[in-house]
Amino acid sequence: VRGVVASDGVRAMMESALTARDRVGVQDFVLLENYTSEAAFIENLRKRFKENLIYTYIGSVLVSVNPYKDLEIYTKNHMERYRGVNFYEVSPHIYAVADNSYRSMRTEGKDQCILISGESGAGKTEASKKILQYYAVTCPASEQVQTVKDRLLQSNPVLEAFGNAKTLRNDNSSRFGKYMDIQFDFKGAPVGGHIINYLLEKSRVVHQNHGERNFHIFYQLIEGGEEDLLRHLGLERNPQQYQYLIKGNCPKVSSINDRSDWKVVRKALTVIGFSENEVEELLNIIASVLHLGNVQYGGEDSHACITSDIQIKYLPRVTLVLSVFACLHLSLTFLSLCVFHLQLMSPLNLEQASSARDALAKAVYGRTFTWLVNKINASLTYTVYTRTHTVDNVFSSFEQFCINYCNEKLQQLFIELTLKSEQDEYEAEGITWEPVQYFNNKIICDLVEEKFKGIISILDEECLRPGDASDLTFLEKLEDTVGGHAHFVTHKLADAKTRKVMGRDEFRLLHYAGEVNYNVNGFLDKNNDLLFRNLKEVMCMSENKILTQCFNREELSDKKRPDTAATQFKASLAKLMEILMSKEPSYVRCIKPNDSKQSGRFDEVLIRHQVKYLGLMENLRVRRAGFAYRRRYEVFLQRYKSLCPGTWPNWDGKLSDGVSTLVKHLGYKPEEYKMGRSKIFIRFPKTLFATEDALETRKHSLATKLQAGWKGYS
Ligand code: AD9
Ligand code: MG
Repeated sequence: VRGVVASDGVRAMMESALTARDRVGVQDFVLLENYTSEAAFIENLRKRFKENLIYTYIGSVLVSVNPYKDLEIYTKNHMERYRGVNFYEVSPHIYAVADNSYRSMRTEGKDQCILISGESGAGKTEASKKILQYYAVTCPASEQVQTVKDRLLQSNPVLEAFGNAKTLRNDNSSRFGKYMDIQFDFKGAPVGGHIINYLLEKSRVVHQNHGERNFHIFYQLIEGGEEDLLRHLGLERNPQQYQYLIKGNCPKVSSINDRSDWKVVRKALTVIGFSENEVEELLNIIASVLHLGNVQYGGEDSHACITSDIQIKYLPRVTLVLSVFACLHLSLTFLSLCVFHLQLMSPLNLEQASSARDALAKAVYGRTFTWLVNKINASLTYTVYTRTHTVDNVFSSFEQFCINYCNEKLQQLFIELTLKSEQDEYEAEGITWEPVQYFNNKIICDLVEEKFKGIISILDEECLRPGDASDLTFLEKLEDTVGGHAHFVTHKLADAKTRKVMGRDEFRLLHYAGEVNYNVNGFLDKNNDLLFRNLKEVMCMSENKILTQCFNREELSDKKRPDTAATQFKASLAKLMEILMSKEPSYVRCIKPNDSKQSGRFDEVLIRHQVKYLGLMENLRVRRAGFAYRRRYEVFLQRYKSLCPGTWPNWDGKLSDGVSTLVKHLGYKPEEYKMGRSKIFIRFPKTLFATEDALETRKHSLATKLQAGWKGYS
């Protein structure tokens, strides 16, 4: 048996390190000879992708390409392989990032965060689940901790049911941003967690684009709900019956089994600690949203009314939750106004009435989602430690504007922290810092968020201005205020070429990742996110325990206008940045290989775009500015000591002296490396490759001798 293992090993060794590099590329982009070349970067990614090597590092950043197929790399054995092992001793993996982060927390006592980014369908959610599973399996656990682990794992299917949906780009697209903490105790066991959600795409509740669906939970309930349950909720087992589910004309998705997902979600709710009553009230709300969607209006244009058959068929279903039939009916057709202490009722026209109904559905669903997250948090009580954060792309323009602003902020943080950690390391090691040129995107962040002059401030101003304020007056105001900004263009301000690809109702931002046109339609409404006061009042009367927590009277008596959506988002982002700044970050950058969700297809144009937009070349430049490679003395010596008679088999003196002896023997020139306090820094990959090749040659000749020896025995 030993002989067989040895000869396999020999075969592997006979392929010299160089040919292996030719075939599978380098596992760390910093080792690319031509590190400024985007083509070389992409070629390396392609080679590895072909070999199913989906992970590659840029220093300590993990780049991951979605394989769109199940790879055998997430087994328990793999988890064990990455436990407590140095980053560079094993091939790149998401588990290495998880483990490294965990170990830094344990050994250095520093809070850690893992930031996962990438476009829709790139694999962020899957990456965060892999990290969570890794902790669940590898961290120590007592019985009490097991409960926390179970709840952490089970929170995923619940959040995905209520917050994910099928889109054109991803069958399981997260329609909210998520930030998750896991807290570990002194023994390293996970003892608590906390989730913050950002900007749920509420508009999906009432409208879906062609080929897309509403949130999974609606279909799961309809397809999977037990007969009794559906009867109780007054639901039919056919999604096509519901206005809020038919807009995308896509009730079934081949990769999704709603019925079995329902079972998973239902069980997860129990594991997390939802009581039977709470589940019932939650499902009441979900059903009532569907019934509300079927409340269609008739009557004249100027005076909407709810036709009598609908009054009989659907309104009572909605009021199942509300228990205030008459008020709801009135509030869905009239607006109550308070003028000089007089309460007036003004009829809504057809369009107004429909949008009042939709606003109610969105508010109910959105607030219930927040309640759900809070409830999960309560079950995971204990706070803060390791964090994963995923940010997702949203299509509609206002949401996309917010998300791109978020990406812009994250990029700024990323560059700042990467630069800072490089600088810190140089300083700690006593090596002179060599300044790096890079693009600072602060100028774009300011354009969006600056007080008084930024786009968000201007939008808020228009939202508050009574009179003729509209999406178009907002656009005009933008032109007046930020029209001269180097990163802002509109149709009117554009040159002839740009004008051809811009609508009159659009503005363009030159993001660090590229240009994006935003259509201003709906900006004011979405930013206002208003629900008529009388609808709020009705909801406050609800007897549903969940809704009484979602809508409360304090909100009605509060004379101050609630903050606009963009301002709330800006504030929560600022908070997020503050949290992230106080942690030691690790990064996972996810790349989507093609737009058709196919395995094995490497679409170069699409990938090049993402490499740019994730700032990967910039990142590599910062990481490679000084030295391509650095290793702690003991690790370096251990690996290469056999190449020098002076250090082989053991070096007893100071580690740095050992490394000095070794590299002098290898013929390193003074300009090729520097000796820091605890690490050797090597400037060019070729120096390291030569050393690696020497090591391979030595192993090879040793193995050949060994094999000859074994043959002699047999
Ligand atoms: V969105 O912004 O939420 O729309 P994500 O979260 O980036 O997006 P997601 O993790 O949901 O993408 O991945 C999309 C699909 O790609 C998954 O449903 C899997 O089918 C597939 N995927 C992603 N990562 C892996 C992986 N490591 N192995 C196998 C994967 N399949
Ligand atoms: Mg996702």
